[in-house]
Amino acid sequence: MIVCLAAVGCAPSDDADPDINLQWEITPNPPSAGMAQLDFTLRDSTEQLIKGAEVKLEGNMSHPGMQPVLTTAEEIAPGKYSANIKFTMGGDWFILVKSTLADGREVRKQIEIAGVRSEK
Ligand SMILES: [Cu+2]
Repeated sequence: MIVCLAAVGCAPSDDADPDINLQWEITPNPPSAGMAQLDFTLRDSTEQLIKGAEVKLEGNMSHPGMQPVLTTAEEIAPGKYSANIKFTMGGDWFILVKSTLADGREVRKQIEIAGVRSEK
C-alpha cells in the first residue's frame, strides 16, 4: 500500500487500489454491441459494503481512435451500483470505474470486457 505524504510526488495511478474490492456482472453475458447493463458491488478491505460512492464509468477499447463511452452508475442498494453502458462496436473493451467515496477519496478500478460481439 502506498501512502501519500502531503501533496508531493503523488502521481495518480490507474492501478487497482488494494483497499477496494469490485465484483461485477454484465447483462447480457456475453454482451453484444449496443446497450448492456453493468452491475457491481463495492466493498472495502474488511468486506464492508461501500455506500454513497459516486461512480463514473469510462468505456474504452484496446485500439486507438475511438471515442470513450461515458456513463454514471446509480446506487440501487447499499453498496450495489448499476449502470447502462453502450458498446459502440464489438471487440475488446475495458472499463475504467472511477469511484468517489463518501469520504472524498477517489478509487479507480479497471475491468476488462473482452469479446463484445458485433451487431448482426
Ligand atoms: Cu472499437
